[in-house]
Amino acid sequence: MKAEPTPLPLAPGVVRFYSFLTRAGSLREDVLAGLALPQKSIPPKYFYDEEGCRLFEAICELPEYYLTRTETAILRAHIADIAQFVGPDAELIEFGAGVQAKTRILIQALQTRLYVPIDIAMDTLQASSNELAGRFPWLNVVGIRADYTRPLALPAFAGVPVRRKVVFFPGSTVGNFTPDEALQFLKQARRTVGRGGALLIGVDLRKDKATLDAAYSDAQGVTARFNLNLLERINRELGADFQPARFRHKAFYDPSAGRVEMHLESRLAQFVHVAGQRFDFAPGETIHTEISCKYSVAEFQDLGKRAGFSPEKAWTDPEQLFSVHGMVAA
Ligand code: AVI
Repeated sequence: MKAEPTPLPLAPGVVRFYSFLTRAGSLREDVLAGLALPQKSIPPKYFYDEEGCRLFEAICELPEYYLTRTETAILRAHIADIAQFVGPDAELIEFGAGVQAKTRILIQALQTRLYVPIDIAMDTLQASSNELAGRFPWLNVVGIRADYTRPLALPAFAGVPVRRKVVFFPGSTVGNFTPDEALQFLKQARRTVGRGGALLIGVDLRKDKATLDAAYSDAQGVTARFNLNLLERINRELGADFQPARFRHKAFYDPSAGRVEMHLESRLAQFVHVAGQRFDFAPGETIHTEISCKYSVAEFQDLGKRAGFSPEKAWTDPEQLFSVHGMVAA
């Protein structure tokens, strides 16, 4: 018989960190492979270096980028119902750390005693864990450094009663996966919470093209800087010679696919060196940097069902811009 692992000890006010990182994706490998594809592409996870995180925070404040404030408003407006859905003594597992305002709303309302944020970036994890532990003296915080898109067996913790595990995944980050990847991700979240566990997930809704085009090409050009920072990061970290001024930010909503695509478009014929390799660009050729899929409530519920969840709740705002789903692992 396999021995059960010993539960890890907890103490309120003492923030613990564990690293479950087996193999961090390599920027060099992924960029070289992506630039060699017929449609050049770079995975969106590489947006988030220090400057990228700062620019993303600025995006969340933009008038055109309705997602963050609308999701926060939904959580505030429906918090009593959300707390009832989650129930008492939930272990709150957040995929991604640092979405402070939304997490605070939940912890306060649920009176959460065990909070487990999971993030690949240790500095983000530490900053948000310490802040939350300082704010809620009764809270046990266990930060896990891991890639939450990969299978993950979380340890058990001693000293805090847990009736169910709940994964919180806000921000419509699930939209940055293709629908197939989202399905795999949901199946894995289903395994993480176990039977009877729950998922609280923020999902941006399908809507008119003008609203979405504006949200991803704002008037102040912050999203353009966020996109172009990817080239600067590659220059900094891989010694590449991209000239960002020779590329333009391009983002558009494709209503038939239900997704926003973000690209960096070459303004002219040029070549670039990355880690000693040369890559040629024709005028107008693009590097595909991100997709952001949008779902109707019914479409996302269907995806949840296919992953083994029973969709129980879908909270939305009065303008039907954004949704927060409450699903239970069947
Ligand atoms: C993080 N993610 C959900 C954002 C989105 O809306 O897809 C990233 C982003 N890209 C451009 N603006 C914001």
